[in-house]
Amino acid sequence: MAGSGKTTFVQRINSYLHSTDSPKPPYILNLDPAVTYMPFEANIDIRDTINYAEVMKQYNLGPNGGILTALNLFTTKFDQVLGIVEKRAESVDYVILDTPGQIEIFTWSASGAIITDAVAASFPTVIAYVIDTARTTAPATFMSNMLYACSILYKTKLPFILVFNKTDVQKHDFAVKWMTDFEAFQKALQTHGARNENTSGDGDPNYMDSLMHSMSLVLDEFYQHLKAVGVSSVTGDGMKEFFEAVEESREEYKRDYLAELQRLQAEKESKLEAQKTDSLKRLMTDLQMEEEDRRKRGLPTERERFPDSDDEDADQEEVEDEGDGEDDIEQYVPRNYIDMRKARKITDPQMESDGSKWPRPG
Ligand SMILES: Nc1nc2c(ncn2[C@@H]2O[C@H](COP(=O)(O)OP(=O)(O)OP(=O)(O)O)[C@@H](O)[C@H]2O)c(=O)[nH]1
Ligand SMILES: [Mg+2]
Repeated sequence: MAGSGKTTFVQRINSYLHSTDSPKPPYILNLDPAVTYMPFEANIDIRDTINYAEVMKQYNLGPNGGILTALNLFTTKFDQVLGIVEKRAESVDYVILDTPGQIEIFTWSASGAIITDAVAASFPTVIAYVIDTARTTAPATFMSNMLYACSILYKTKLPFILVFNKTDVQKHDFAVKWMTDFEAFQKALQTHGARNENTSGDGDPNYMDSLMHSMSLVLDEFYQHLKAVGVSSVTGDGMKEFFEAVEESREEYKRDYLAELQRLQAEKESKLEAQKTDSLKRLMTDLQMEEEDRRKRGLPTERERFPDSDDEDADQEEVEDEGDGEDDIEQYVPRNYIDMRKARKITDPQMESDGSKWPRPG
């Protein structure tokens, strides 16, 4: 969630891990190309590779498109990034990824999925969904936030922690109550809905109420798969509870997720392999049909035309043979390149006057 305090939270994790009895400095990756200030130094920073402002300029994009394209470009080299992280994995306990804020940029983009899948296939991975607690006290906002979280959980299929940040400003007890007590949330919805009816003119409040009621029923199931912790990235409150949740998630990953991820990975690879075999088969069929067609038309087949195709000089001989004046259409073989040696010699002095060495039509 944009502005919820992800980057500040990463810094809090960083300082917490540095300050434990036996310090365990984490390995930090910054994936936000547009961030201007970071309170820590990332070990790998997307900004070292991609100039986000330049991407916007060159591709003629706005800020969000620029971030998305920068991330896509970075993802093309993510195997190398992962290689570096894997080398460091022996000596670090935690690898932290800070992402851009807009959900569509990371969670719903191809590059976000590639990065998440690649990391999750290599290390025990947990998603920390950071929420601005103070900005989520209205039931409708709370529910939109939970629907976002829900979509990320079902997309990534990874252990998930809801991190209610900024508890120094607003305690997160109300959120825990709404998540565990369905009636309490319904009551809050009604109270808030009734207030909206009097104050705002957007939409039919009855329709909104009934939509929210139905969605909250869906979310009730989702809450059972989650851990929720309240933290303050500014004061450091709740970090111990957060790391307890991380440890639980690490076990959960090994127990429930790893086998499933490996199964999905194998399934993906076998699908890809089948696709490759199918394409190759179709290509071979096409080639055979072409040969067949030439034979029927009494034209020489590929093999007959290029009997010495293994010979490295074959191309050269062909170039030399060409231009012997024979009119046979079969002699003409289209080329992928312009043969500069055959360019007409400049005889017209006018053509040379503008510095051009090329003959012009007319
Ligand atoms: N009071 C309070 N403010 C916080 C806390 N965490 C972050 N902030 C403030 O919230 C603002 C946004 O914090 P960032 O860490 O930049 O948020 P972000 O989620 O990384 O933002 P984007 O990357 O732009 O999506 C900053 O002004 C922070 O100082 C917190 O726990 N308490
Ligand atoms: Mg940030």
